[in-house]
Amino acid sequence: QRLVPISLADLEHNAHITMDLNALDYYRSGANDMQTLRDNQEAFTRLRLRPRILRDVSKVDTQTTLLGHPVASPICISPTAMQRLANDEGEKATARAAAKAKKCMILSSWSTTSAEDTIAAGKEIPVQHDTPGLPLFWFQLYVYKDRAMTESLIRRVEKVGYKALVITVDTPFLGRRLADVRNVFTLPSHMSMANFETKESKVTMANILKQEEDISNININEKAAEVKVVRQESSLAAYVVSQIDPSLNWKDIEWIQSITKLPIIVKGVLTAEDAELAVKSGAKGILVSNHGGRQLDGVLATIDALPEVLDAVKGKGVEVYLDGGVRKGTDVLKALALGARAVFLGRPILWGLAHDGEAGVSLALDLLQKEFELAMALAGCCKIADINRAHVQHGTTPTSRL
Ligand code: HOC
Repeated sequence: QRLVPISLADLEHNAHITMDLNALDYYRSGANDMQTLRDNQEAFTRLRLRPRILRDVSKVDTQTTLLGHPVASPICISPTAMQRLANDEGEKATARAAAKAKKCMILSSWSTTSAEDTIAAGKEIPVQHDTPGLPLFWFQLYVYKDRAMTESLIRRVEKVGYKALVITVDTPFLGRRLADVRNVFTLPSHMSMANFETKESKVTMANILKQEEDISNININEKAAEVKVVRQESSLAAYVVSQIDPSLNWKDIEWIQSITKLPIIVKGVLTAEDAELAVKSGAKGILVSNHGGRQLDGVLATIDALPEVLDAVKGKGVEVYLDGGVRKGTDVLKALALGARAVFLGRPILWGLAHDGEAGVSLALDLLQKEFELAMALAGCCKIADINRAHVQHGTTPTSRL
């Protein structure tokens, strides 16, 4: 039974009923046993809030800045691939909803709408100057074996107004998502990886499957039923092997920084050691992320990894963000209380998109925004700067029982 959504959980519930299994499983799966996928959400429930009282919360203001750009709220949109699987308007719908809410959207390299068309859709929305903030678009970059192609993509996104490059560094190979292998995940033939379309060729799933055949030399029969019997890896995993450079290292981050004036954000940091290296490589931002539990299963939940990353870069002028498991206004408050500058959401945006396109994404953003404002007020915070480390504590067991 579909619900009238009043929470992100309701949007997810509805998506589970309405979406076709190929797309639903692709979006909802984590890698292997999906331990990290579950833990991302559960870890938030292990934190407790410490509210302050009697602090005049008649007005709550969530505006903040991200690398100097004013936005209406620290609630932002993570990059998720192939959004037209959820709704035909895909990334355009997400961009419009992000622009309306004056929130930051990161577009995936593997979008089904090009970087140019996506930001153009966002720019169609007239900016309301009576409320604070401006729309903000960042571009998520995978570094291809073909460095010339990588560079040309950077030039394209610089030209049309993306304000930062978010380099995903946790995907030298694709994590093993069992459902995609079983379902023989496919992108419908009328959709393509729009950023890699040329006049001569489109990156469609049929082409990906063909490339896979070339790589592995396995005679794959493209008819799904037969493919199901012989294939051990998803076509996406094989595509990543063919295109993405697993030799990527910190020198490449310095190389990218040397060819662009856009600030670099390293996405996929989970340790203090790597946070320090990210700063040394010139990153201006760190996105604490485990790729929504889709890469290395068993890694820390992002909210558990956040404190060590923050400690490692304290005072070094780097902004630290988090994605993974954020589903409630109180989760946003907890992440900010620990020290995150902003949080990013992936799957809930897709559930909104599946629910009702642009209006569904707006609904997802709005539901979380309202929950966050209420959580701030109930915790005694009127503005983002009021939220601090003293608003959160670990552990739930009363000392008397220890
Ligand atoms: C064509 C390759 O971030 C995911 C995405 C990566 C998509 C790979 C697409 O599935 O986690």
